Amino acid sequence: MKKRILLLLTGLLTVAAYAQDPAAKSFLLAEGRECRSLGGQWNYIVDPMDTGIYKYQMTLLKPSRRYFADRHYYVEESRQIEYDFDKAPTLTVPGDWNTQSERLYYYEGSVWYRRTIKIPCQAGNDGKGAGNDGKRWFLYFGAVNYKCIVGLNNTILGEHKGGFTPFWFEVTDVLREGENSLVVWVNNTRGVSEVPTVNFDWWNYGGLTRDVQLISVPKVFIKDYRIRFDGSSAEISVSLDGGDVPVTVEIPELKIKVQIPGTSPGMTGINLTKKKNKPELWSPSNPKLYDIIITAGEDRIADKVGFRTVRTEGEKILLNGKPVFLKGVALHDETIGANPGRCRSKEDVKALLEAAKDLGCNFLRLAHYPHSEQMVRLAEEMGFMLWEEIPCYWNIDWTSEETYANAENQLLEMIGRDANRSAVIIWSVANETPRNPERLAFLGKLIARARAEDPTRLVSAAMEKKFRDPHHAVVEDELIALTDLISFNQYEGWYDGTPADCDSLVWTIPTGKPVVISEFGGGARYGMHGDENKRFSEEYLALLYRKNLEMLMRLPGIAGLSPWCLKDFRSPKRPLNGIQDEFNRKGVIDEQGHRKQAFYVLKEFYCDN
Ligand code: GCB
Repeated sequence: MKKRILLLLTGLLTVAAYAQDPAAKSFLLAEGRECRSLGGQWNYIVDPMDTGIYKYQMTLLKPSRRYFADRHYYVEESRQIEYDFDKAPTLTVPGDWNTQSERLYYYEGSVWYRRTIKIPCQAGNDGKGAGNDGKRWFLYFGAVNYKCIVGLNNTILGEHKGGFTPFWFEVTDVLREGENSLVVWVNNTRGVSEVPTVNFDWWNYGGLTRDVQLISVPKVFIKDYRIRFDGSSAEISVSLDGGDVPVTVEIPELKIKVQIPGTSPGMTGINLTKKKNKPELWSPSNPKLYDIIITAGEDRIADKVGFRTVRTEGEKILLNGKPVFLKGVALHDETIGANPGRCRSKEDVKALLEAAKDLGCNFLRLAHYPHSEQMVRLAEEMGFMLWEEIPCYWNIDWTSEETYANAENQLLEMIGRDANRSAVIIWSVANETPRNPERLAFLGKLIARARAEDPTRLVSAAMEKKFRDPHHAVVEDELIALTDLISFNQYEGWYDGTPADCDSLVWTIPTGKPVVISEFGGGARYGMHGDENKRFSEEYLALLYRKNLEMLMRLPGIAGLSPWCLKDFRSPKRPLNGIQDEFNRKGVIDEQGHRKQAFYVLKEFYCDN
C-alpha cells in the first residue's frame, strides 16, 4: 500500500525537485541575500489517512477538493468542506511537531501545514503575477522531514524527499500580489528503502524543521558560487541563472577585485601569494573569515569565506600543511533544554557549540545527517573543523536504484550547501553499515560522486571493528581502500567487555592512513552515582572514558576522536524507566546541559593533548 501511495502522490506533480538531474545540480544561495523568513505560526491538520489527497477508494481527489485548495467551511457553509485551516491549531515553523504538541510526540504520518503570504502591490503592476515586478521569486526550504509536497495557490510546485537538506522552487508565475496560500503536505513515515531506513537510534522528528524563506532575485541572478583554495591560489566559479552578464568578485580585505566574463558557469583563478593578497589561513585557533562580494548585473551577494587546505599524508591529517589531531565529539541536531527537540535558532546551536568549546574540542562530527546551515556557519566562526554526513545508517536497501538516487541527492544537497565552508574537512557517506558486495558497490559509487563534486576534502565513512576472539579486535573493511581515513566506531566497555578490558585488548588495524575513532562511549544518567561497576553511574562512564582514551591513544596512526556523544538525545530505542526514559544516555552532558564526570575526563585529556 505504501508504494501505491507514493506512486499516486508522484502522479500529482508537475515539477520534482528530487528528480532534478544531479549532475546539473547547482545551489540556490539563500544566505547572503535579503530573504523573507516565513517562520512563525502555521496552521496544521493531522491527516493519518491522507484524506486531503484521496477519495474513499483511494483515487485522487480533484484539485479543488484537495487540502492544497485551502477552502474554508466557515466561509462557504453550504458546501461540503470538512476542513478549514483558518480554524486549525498552529505549530511554530521552524520546528519539529513532536515536541510542540503532546498528541504528536510519537506521531509518524502526514501533517498539512498552511500559512498565507502577503505580497504588497507594486505601483504600475497589473496585479496578476508577482513576477510582473521584474523579479524572480523562489520558495526555499531549509529542511523538511521526511518527504513533502508543496502547493502555492493550489498549484503543485513539486515534492522533495530527504529530511535534512535544503531545496527550493521557483514561484515567479504562481505568486501573486495580495494574499497567497502556501500549503505543505509533510510525511515522516519510515520506509525500508528510504535513507535512513526504518531502524535508527534517534527521534524521528517530523515537520518543517528548518526555516522557510521567500527570496526575490533579479531576472539574471547569481545562483551559486564555489571557491577552492590550494594553498597559493584560489579558483572561483560563479553560476548564473537567466542569462549571461559579466561578474565581479571582490574580497576587499585582500585587495582582490576580479572580473569573470559573462558565461555561466564562469571561472577565474586568483593568485594569493603576493604580500598584499595573502590571506591569513583559517584554523581552529584563528578562524579568520573574509568578506566576499559577488556582483552580476543587478544581483549582488555577500558572504564570508575562509582559506585553508586539508589533506592526508601517510597517517597524518594535515591542516594548512601541518599535522592536526582531531579533538572531537559527535552530536545530534537537538537542543539543550528541558524539552529538547530539533534546533530551531542560532541560540540553540550556539549552546551546543559552546558546550563543545568548553570541552576543548577543535572538531565535531555532525551525526548522523546534515545539520542546519546555521550550525555549520557558526561552527566555522567559532573554529571547529567539521565532519558532515548523510544518513546511510546501519542497513539500508543497498540494491535499490531509487535508494541510491535518494542517498546521492542528499549527498549533493549537503555538499552544494556547504562547499564554501572552510570548517568542513570531511564528507562522510555512511555509518556502521554491513560488509557485503552490494553495500560496497553503493558506497563506492557515493564516495566517487563526493570526490567528483568536491575534490578538495577528505571522504570517509564510520566503519566497524569485529572480534577475532574476545581479546583481539580487528578492523577489516574493503571500504578502507576507497576512503581517506580509517574511521570506525567501537564500544569497548559498553557493548563489548568492561572498561578494564581496554587494558589488554589487542588491535589489528590497517596502516598507512590516519585513524579516526568516529565513536566510543557508554551510558550514564547525570546525578546517578555508584561504584565503577555499576552501569549508568557517572563513575562507570568516567572510568570507561579513561580506559578508552588510554587504549585508543596506543593505536598506530591515531589522528582523531569523536566520542559518542556530546549530549543525551531522545531515542525511542532507550526505554529503561528511571534512567533512560527515552533518552540515549551516552552524552557527556545530559539533555539539560548538566555535565557528567566523563565530561571532565575528556576535557582534561583534550587540554593536555
Ligand atoms: C552507534 C551508532 C549511534 C548510536 C550509538 C549507541 O554505534 O552509530 O547512532 O546512538 O551507537 O548509543 O548505541
